[in-house]
Amino acid sequence: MTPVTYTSLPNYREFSEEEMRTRAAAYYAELNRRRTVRDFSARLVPQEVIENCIRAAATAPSGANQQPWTFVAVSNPAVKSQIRVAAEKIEQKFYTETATEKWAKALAPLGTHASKPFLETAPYLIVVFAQRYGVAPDGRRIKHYYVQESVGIATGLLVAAVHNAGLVSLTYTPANMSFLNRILNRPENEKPFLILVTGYPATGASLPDINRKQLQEVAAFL
Ligand code: IYR
Repeated sequence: MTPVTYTSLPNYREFSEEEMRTRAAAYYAELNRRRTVRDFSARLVPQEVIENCIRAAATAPSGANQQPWTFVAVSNPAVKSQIRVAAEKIEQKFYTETATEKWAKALAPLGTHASKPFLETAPYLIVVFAQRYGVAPDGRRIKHYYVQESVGIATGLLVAAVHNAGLVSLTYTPANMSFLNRILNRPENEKPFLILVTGYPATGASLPDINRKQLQEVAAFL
């Protein structure tokens, strides 16, 4: 077995109780300003900002610290266009065949449809891949643990980081995403998790009028 080496916790900061209360409230208020946006501006975003958002996402805790994620940030218009074509084909099928009546009813308040212009308009499509297993230098498979949970947490941090940078995002998941392995040339062990469409909102972007649940509806204190 590899021997364990330990370090101290050099960057921990404790806050006074008052500061803790203020910070917790301020962080909630900040995240509560976030809205999922589907109308994007074509305005460019510096790559450095996206790089730091991905660095922030990759600080997520993960099963056995295996960090089972790959982020592919796509800004190339030709590649975005290929993604749009492939995704709209899937969506066409979804809206006309796959979606059950129940599913269509659940989506109705969002007003979504098969047309996905944001896949070309937005400056960045950050495609998150989950590494279902790792591959050792000799080609042997390494079992990964809690992959969905780990990648879900990292994606949550990415959403928050993008918001913190003053950009907006859309968590986008076409019903079948295997076309992303083909277009982005990713190996078989990587499964597309979602596309985080990222950029500035279009001027006058319109949003569905929907609400968040209250604390009492989502939490219990025993
Ligand atoms: N992927 C489709 C359908 C869709 C599904 C869910 I669940 C949503 O929250 C939103 C949309 C689309 O993007 O149109």
